[in-house]
Amino acid sequence: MKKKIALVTGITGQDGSYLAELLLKKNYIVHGLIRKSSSFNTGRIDNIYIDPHNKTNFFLHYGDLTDSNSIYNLINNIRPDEIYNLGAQSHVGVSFENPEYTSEVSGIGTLRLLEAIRFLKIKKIKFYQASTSELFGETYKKNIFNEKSKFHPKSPYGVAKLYSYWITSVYREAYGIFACNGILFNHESPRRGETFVTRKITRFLTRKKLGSKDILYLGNLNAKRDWGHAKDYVEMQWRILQQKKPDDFVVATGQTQSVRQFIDTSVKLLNMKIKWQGKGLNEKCYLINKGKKELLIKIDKKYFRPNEVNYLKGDASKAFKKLKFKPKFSFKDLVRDMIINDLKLAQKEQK
Ligand code: NAP
Ligand code: F7E
Repeated sequence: MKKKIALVTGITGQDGSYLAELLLKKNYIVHGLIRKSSSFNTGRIDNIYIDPHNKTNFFLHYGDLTDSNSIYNLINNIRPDEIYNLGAQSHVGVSFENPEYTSEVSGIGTLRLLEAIRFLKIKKIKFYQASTSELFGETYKKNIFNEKSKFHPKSPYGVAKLYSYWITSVYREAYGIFACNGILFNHESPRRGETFVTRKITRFLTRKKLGSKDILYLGNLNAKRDWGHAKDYVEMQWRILQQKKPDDFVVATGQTQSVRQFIDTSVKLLNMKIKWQGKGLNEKCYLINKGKKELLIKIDKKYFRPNEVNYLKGDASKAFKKLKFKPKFSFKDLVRDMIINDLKLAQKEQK
């Protein structure tokens, strides 16, 4: 049987690396778009690249979501069956500092891919757009968001992704392209970027466990997120494109935890004892060790966003039913996976 060909943008990112592994396991030929960087940016996919078994089914191509020609030529050359658009300036906080660039990459980048598909008239292509719970943004009476909920993004990132959501839907309706949105809530893993809050916490606490003297600076501890595991969620990205008809799906766990609860869970798993004291910007967290109190976490204004999404919880009933979505990782499993990985990293660093 002829192997399916997939193109993955954002292949060097958290999701891209897990998705590439999954597709290779499913016998796909995988092409990834990577950007030129002054230092190595392939750390998450090096294991795939150096594996001799992948020599004839894994290929990387330089390009950029801001460069229409590179995208057009790549799609024309490889003529993929499936395109997963995971590439993005994906940091919400950074999007307030680089709103125009974020819009170019995370918004117009999607249009560039869809336009290439339209011009090239490659009918077989199925297109996946990495949409996000940041589309919902505003909280209406702490409700739980599904595919029918109202959108109200609260950051330049959210707005860029809203554009991508709608342009994907418009190209599906107008040109009959098999184009789908996966509206994914937060998902983390040992491969999560270290500037996202979960990984920032697990990296810090595991180093602390091994005796580091550092202090962690965080922003809003009360924000709540519906956190799942990236491994579970990339499986859903693939399943979304295996449906008979193109459609949009919310993928979430239906549980929500605060940043503070993420810290508490991590601390427990590490058998550490902490104490919170003070309020607001003056709140501090102390490590209690052999009766002694050591400063662990402080609040820094710079990590607050000009506009915050305070509460996110998703209703993935449609995905449960149609995609047979059944997350393997609970919240505690996720935190444990990250802690175990980061403890090993911290031990390596010590050596
Ligand atoms: P990530 O780790 O930040 O990865 C982003 C990827 O996009 C990286 O490979 C990055 O390349 C690439 N990229 C950035 N700018 C680019 C450009 N101008 N041209 C081409 N590629 C570019 O993100 P992730 O967590 O894997 O998320 C994957 C996708 O899902 C993103 O679109 C994100 O917005 C969306 N999403 C994520 C979550 C989540 O909780 N993780 C939830 C909902 C939606 P470098 O490695 O060179 O930086
Ligand atoms: O923040 C708060 C922060 O940056 C989570 C992206 O993958 O998921 C991600 O966006 C919460 C926010 O993720 C710090 O204010 C406190 O309320 O880990 P985060 P995010 O903004 O939810 C969505 C679904 C995406 O689509 C995005 O691409 O934690 N917070 N203190 C902090 N956040 C960070 N980064 N750093 C802190 O020090």
